[in-house]
Order: sequence, then C-alpha cells, then structure tokens
Amino acid sequence: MNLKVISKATVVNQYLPKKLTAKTTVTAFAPSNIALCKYWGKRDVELNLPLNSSLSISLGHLGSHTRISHSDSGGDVILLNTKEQALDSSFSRKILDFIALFRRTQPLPLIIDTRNNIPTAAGLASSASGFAALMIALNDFFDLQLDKPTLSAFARMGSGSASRSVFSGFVRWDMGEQSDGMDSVASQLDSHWPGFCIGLIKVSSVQKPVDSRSGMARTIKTSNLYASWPAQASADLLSIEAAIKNKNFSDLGQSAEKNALSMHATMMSAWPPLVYWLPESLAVMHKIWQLRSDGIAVYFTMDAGPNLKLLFESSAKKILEIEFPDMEIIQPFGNE
Ligand code: 2P0
Repeated sequence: MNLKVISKATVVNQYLPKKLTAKTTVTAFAPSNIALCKYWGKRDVELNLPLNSSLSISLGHLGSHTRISHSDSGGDVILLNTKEQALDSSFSRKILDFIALFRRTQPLPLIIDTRNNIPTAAGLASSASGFAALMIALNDFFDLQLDKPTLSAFARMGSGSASRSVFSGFVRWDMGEQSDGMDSVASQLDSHWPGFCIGLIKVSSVQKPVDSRSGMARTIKTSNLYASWPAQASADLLSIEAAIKNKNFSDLGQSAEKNALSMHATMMSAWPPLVYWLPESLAVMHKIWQLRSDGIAVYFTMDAGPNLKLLFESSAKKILEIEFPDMEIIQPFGNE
C-alpha cells in the first residue's frame, strides 16, 4: 500500500475543466445512511481513506436536499434548514472549504441552501447526506459530468460516510489501496429487501463530547484492541454481504450487532476512554437481548453516540411498536 499523502485539491483538480461554467440553480438530494459494518479508522486523514471497507443501508427519502444558486450580494450565503449561518461557523467553513476545491480562484459567489429532513428525534448525523447532496449538486451546477464512483470519491473527501450516501439501498464502500483514493469508492449492492426495517431509538439528544473524527483518531492512537478491528470488520463485511444476498435476517442482525459492539470495544479501550453509551443505551440493549430470547428477531447497531438503531423485519413491527412506542421506523424498500 502506498501511503504518500496527496492533497484533496491535487486529486480533484485533475477532473475539472480549467474554467467552470455555471447553471443558474440546481437542486440535489442524498439519503442518510446507517452502517451495518462500520467505518472506523483512517489510513489517510486528508482524503478520508479508511482502514476497512464498510457497508450501509440508506434511509430512503430521509436525508439532505441541497440547492445551489448564484448569489447577487457579492458574497457566499450558507443556509441550513432555512436559517442563514455565519460564514465563520464550523458548518459554513466545512462547506466553503469543500466548494473551494471546485471553484478554486474563480469569483463565483453562491447560495448554498441545505435542508435536512432527517427526523429530529433520530439523533442521526447529517454530514454523510449533506456532503453527498452537495457533491451531486456541484456536479450538476458546474456541469462536471462526473460519474457515480467519482462523485462518491469526492463526497468522501467532505466526510468519509458521505461516499456511501451517493447511493441508495445497501451500499458497500471499498477501502481501496491507491494513494489518491480514487479506488476508495462506494457502490450499490444489487439487492432489494422489502419489509426491512430500521427503528430509531433516541436516548439522548445532547451533543456528543467527542465527534467521530476525533474519536477515530484517538482510538487508532491509543487502543490496543484497534489492531484486531480491520480483520474483524472485513470478516463482518463478508457475512453481512452474504446475509443480504441470501435474505438471511438473523445472520445479518448478528453480524451487524457484533460489528457495532466490536467497534465500541475499540473505543472503550482508547485513552482517555471513549464511552458513548449512557445507562439508557445499555437498558435498551438488555431489552433487545430479552426480546430475542423470547423469540423476536430484533438486533441493534450504534454509531459514535448513545442512540440505538434497531434492525428487524416488518413481521416484528407490531410487537416492537408496543415495546418501543417512541421509536421512529424507516422502511428503505417499502413494505412487503
Ligand atoms: C460509519 N461513523 O460507518 C461510522 C460508524 C461513525 C461510527 O462514518 O471524519 O462523519 O468525516 O470521515 O464519516 C462517522 O464518521 O467521519 C462514521 P469523517 P464521518 O457510519
């Protein structure tokens, strides 16, 4: 593996015309996604190149709508859920840094209007859908004519998990091995699973003390358990892909839950320790394990936060709605 560090601008520049032409207004949508096999750890922090491949399920119509248009005020305008954001806020700076990769020195002031329809109760990150929608919109606005793998690679540079949000359904992000990362791209699996349900359980909406980016860096640096993570993740990825292909729900649930808990084990063994769980998170886990021992096929996954995402099929929906009355249910492929 070649570990030479290459800048984002160097990579992107090769795919751009010298001078951009711009449309008047474009809009784009990208779905949010939940990883069943997690991305945890980078081999290159500049390009967000991962140390393991990952696999996710996209959340259908839930995600980010982004509109790009010309700004007549002479400066950029950044809107989030209809509210104008200060240009020096961390949200605006991330967007402006990303746009600068494409705009370079051309004087093209823009209005970037992002609207997330991810349920507020869900406790889901919006950077994946946000950067994917922004990349798809930029491609259209500047008529770059980039293909899907390239859009995925560029969205990854905004946020790793955004590489997966360029697609819908089940999506695998191959870690790749090139130093420019152009083979570290996602693709959609040819699988449709009607009745597949994701239940969002919010135990807290308090902002996490350590974001995923810093959490990954700390884990790699200080956790001895991290050494076993890439092999674990690659075995889980194979099991999950096979389970999706065979529509074997219990295999999928087991591998996804084990994968999430293995990731959390690496975090907990970091120093200072990274424990994203709250007492309520653990209480929900125990409830799920009890339901499973009572014969209900329900599993969970968790990201870098205290909330749980339940995995089940529509046959278990009724009983789980009773057990978890506040749960929001998403069916990415619709019902049976
Ligand atoms: C995932 N997470 O696969 C994993 C599981 C969190 C835990 O992708 O630094 O916001 O922007 O590449 O994509 C969250 O990490 O991190 C994430 P960056 P990102 O969904």
